Amino acid sequence: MKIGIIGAGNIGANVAYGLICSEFSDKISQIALVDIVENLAIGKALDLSHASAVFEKDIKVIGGSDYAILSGYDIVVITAGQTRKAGQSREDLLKINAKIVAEISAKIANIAPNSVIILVTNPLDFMVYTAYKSSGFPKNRIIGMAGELDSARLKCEISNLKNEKISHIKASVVGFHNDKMEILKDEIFIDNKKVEFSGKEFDEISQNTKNCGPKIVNLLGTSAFLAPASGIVKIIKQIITEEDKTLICSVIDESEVPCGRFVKLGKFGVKEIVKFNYSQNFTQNFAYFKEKIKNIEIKTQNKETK
Ligand code: TXD
Repeated sequence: MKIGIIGAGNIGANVAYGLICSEFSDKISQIALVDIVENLAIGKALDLSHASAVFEKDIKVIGGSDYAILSGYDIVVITAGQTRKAGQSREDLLKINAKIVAEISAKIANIAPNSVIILVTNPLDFMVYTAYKSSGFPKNRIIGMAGELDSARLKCEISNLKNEKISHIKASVVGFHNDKMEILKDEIFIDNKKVEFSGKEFDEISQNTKNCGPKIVNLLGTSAFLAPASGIVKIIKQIITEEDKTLICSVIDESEVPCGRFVKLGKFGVKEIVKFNYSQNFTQNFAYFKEKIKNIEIKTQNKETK
């Protein structure tokens, strides 16, 4: 597998590092970092190739600003874009990052026409839509990472509240990657036993989960990046290994509204959007998305390659 990463910043470089350290790294022959700041991509690629050598892995790591290095790649991760500053919402990044992601997706469609595109740039669900429209790829080959991050953050809150091991907890966050994210209260289990919360407890874990992002921005002055990078590595693992596992990813169904849904992944991207009885609130939020995305001009590529 050849994996491209657009944006050699905090998330991009840590995705590459996570892949090199992963238990499935033997399935990866090449990683390419592309960044508008060419020396950043070249320098981090060189450093990462040395990290690969430290672990005696046979992964070639290259870097540059020319998209030609991604020719024929299997997976391309888009992390490029502005990050939030303290006080900024994810939606504040919409216009500027939509322009960046649209340009990048069109380039990927030309240079790696059979690739699966994984988005992480915020506002995530809008970037999934932007990449879908501007690449002209079929829906199944556009995947957004946020649900795995938000669900992991929820598990940490439950673990702290109930003093339980993370590995014993099942918890899911679906919907949009913003304050409309939906914590599935009836889908929280510890050791396969449903967990009951008082109203106060559930409000606490919900608010804390939703506030993790802004809290880290306030502490670091930039967005979180290690956990988001881990979420992308987890998605790539599913694509490569095709394990029969359900993840939560921002994907597009017949509603044409991308948001966090239960999915099964394989080498061509989304293998199945798992049927689930989402709440009324979940679908009512689609109107908010359609209202917001109207303001974004996205040149649509018509070639829907199979
Ligand atoms: O869960 C999630 N989806 C979110 C995503 C979690 C945390 C961070 N989230 C978003 O990911 C964040 O708001 C940003 O929009 C992206 C990337 O975050 P990162 O922390 O990696 O940002 P950096 O370190 O600024 O890296 C961005 C890189 C930087 O090196 C720029 O030079 C490059 O992107 N960049 C570009 N490369 C190529 N082409 C273009 N046009 C470009 N513009 C910027």
